[in-house]
Amino acid sequence: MSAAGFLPNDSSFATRAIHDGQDPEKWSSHCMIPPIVMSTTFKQSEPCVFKGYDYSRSGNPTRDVLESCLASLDDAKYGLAYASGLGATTTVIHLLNAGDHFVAMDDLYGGTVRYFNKIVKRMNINVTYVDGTDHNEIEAAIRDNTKLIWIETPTNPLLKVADIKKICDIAHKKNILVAVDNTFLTPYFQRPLNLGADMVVYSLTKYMNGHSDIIMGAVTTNNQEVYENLKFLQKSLGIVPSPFDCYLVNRSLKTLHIRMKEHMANGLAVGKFLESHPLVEKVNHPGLPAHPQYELTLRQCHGHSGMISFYIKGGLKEAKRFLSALKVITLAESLGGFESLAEIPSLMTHASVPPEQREKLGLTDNLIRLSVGLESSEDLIKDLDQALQASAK
Ligand code: P1T
Repeated sequence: MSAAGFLPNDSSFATRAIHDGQDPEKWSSHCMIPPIVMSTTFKQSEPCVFKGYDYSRSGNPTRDVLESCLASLDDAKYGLAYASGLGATTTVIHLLNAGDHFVAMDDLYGGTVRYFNKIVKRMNINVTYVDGTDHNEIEAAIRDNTKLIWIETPTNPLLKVADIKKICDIAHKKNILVAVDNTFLTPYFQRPLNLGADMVVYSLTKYMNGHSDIIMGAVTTNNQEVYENLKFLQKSLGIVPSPFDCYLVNRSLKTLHIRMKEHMANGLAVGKFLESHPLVEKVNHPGLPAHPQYELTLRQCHGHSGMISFYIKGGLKEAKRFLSALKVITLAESLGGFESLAEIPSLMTHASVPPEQREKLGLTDNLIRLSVGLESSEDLIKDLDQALQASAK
């Protein structure tokens, strides 16, 4: 599938989502649906002699199914699942040592910024934030002890788009690893490893699971050394998901391609409506021609999800009135589920971003973030229209 202008999508994506890692032959009953193996421990015939698994923190058959499928969707050799998106982030940062430095984009999920500023800095690992769309700024931020560049693209919540290939070229000249948080697009719309990234990081909590009922994260990679270190950290830090949750995410991946197409169609319809609305100042949507990185988005991605942010006319008062007036769309944190959500990043998801950074970025009190779900786009547009009218009263 290719929406107008975007790169064509690989048609085998759906087949891989449905079949890879799911081979019925690997279970003695040849069951089509992978079992949920809840056992924490596995019988050994003599000490340290066992059939693939010894203890479920180190490895679990249901988790293996999910991890194989995740790797396949990213064209990766390896996939690893973690107890949350932040758990995946934490594990990647544990590849670094005290005294190391990394470069991160200045617009990131607020919880990631909180972790970098309040915890990682305490480990004597320093971070420099840069505008990921400015390659000179990225190069200038690199030091002798820089070991990682952390990209989130599109960013949360401003939807800035970074050129993954270009940043990887800059990083790899200096033996620096690149990790890309691909939560907003999923591998259906963007495959960072094919653009040169060393690791792809996910909050599976969002589109990948898509049903707002599981917290989980993942990393995929083609780099064997990175994989072995991340696998060791998965077991040693213990940030592992439950087999039941792995089962459910694996099940959700079977419909990822269908859900993402619909999120994109609804997101574009809502984005175009907001762009033309007199009570909206500006819309951030990388799939609309007004977006500053529109051309890059068309080159780099196969489409865009249901993530949009926009500036409502007025300030905090109008933003709060708008959010309280919504009827179909729910005021709540998170994103990527089948239901549409709206929130105000400056007070909610990004409250832990330092105020001066928020101001510099334009993360103001009249910025609203929407996760456009799978309801009828006509109903969503009607709801937005009545809430915008209510904001001005
Ligand atoms: O919530 P968790 O599964 O731990 O994922 C963290 C995370 C990582 N990366 C991105 C881009 C994210 O958006 C998130 C979580 N974000 C929200 C909860 C939110 O409402 O933005």
